[in-house]
Amino acid sequence: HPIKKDSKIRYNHRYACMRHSPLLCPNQGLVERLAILRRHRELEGLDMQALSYERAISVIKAFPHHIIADNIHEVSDLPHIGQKIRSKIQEFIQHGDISECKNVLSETRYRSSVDFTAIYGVGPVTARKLYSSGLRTINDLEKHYEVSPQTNDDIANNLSQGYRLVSSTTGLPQLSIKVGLALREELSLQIPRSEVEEIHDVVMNELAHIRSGCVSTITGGYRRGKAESNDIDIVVSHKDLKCGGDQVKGLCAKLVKRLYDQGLVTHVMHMSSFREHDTLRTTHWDSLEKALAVFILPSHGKEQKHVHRRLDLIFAAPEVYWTAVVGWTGSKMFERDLRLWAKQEKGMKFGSSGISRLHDSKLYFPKSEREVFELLDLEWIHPTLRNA
Ligand code: TTP
Ligand code: MN
Ligand code: MN
Ligand code: MN
Repeated sequence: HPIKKDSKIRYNHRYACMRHSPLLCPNQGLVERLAILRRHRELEGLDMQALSYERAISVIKAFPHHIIADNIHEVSDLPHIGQKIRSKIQEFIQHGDISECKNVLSETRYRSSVDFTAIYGVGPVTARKLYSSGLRTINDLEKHYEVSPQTNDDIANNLSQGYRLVSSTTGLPQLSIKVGLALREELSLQIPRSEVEEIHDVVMNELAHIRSGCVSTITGGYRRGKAESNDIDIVVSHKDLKCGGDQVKGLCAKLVKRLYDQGLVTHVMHMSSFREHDTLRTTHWDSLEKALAVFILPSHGKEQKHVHRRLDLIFAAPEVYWTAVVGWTGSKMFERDLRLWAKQEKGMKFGSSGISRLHDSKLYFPKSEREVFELLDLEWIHPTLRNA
């Protein structure tokens, strides 16, 4: 993707949404080491430090040259690279590694937290609680929650016996730490693009039985070109632009119920009709319904055995479909800077569920993804270059 002559896109731009960020960069080794330190700060609850690292890593991802002693001064001049991170980069160039990484990787507390947060539903805060109550390993957790080590064949069996905690709000089996533990190995497996597409087809086929005329886009890492994803993110809307969202309202719960009845959805982590939990919501936007669920394709005998996968379903009214697609394509850093850019540079508010002007709350309804970028006075960036 060559950059046009008159383009304002620059690898040293302050905002990630004005940089091209490929999936792999020339400094991948450095990025991976810095990511350990970022992760360490995050797990320790040092959110500001974690964000500093995340910003620095993101800037390095867009830097188009291999960083060596001869060009380190260029790197020091990049935005979001402070003194601390500069010295880590220097160390990496001189010694091929960062000494603090070695220390961090040998910390029990870090290793336990990494293992614990790999369980779906366990974040840094829960991981720290588990750690301070004396638990150290997955084995400790399995004993604590009375989950026996799982073989693949056990899981289906166990899920129908006592691993189904029915949620009071959705009436569907709720994902708990216990279920997260039982499904830990399956959910940690990466999903190839072909299976993402197969699951999307199955889901949209089921949706067509409930409502015709729906449209959808697979978003998330898949859309950014990742060969393998951690989950499947699908944004759904309806082709009838004049329906004002009526064709979409309530669809999320109906679809999830249907998928559950078919045995395709086994658990629901979170389901929001509207309002609750949508932190990106602008004034009176309540048009995003979503379900964070566990999905499994039907197995066809021994030769084609499928495993449980994480599935995120997001429903948007037609007028905010493209806003939602942009908001759920990511990366997280790209999204963060989209919002910051909109607010600080353009007097606009951007969120997955709506774009509005700050001073008078005027709402905008872009009719394509390109229009979303135009509205925010941004140059179009291909999804595969949004890996900030
Ligand atoms: P994720 O599915 O968490 O991440 P990803 O698709 O980039 O990578 P992978 O699944 O392979 O690990 O999030 C997808 C995008 O959705 C993310 O870039 C931003 C958006 N998002 C929200 O807007 N709100 C949320 O609560 C979450 C979790 C994600
Ligand atoms: Mn994803
Ligand atoms: Mn997701
Ligand atoms: Mn199949």
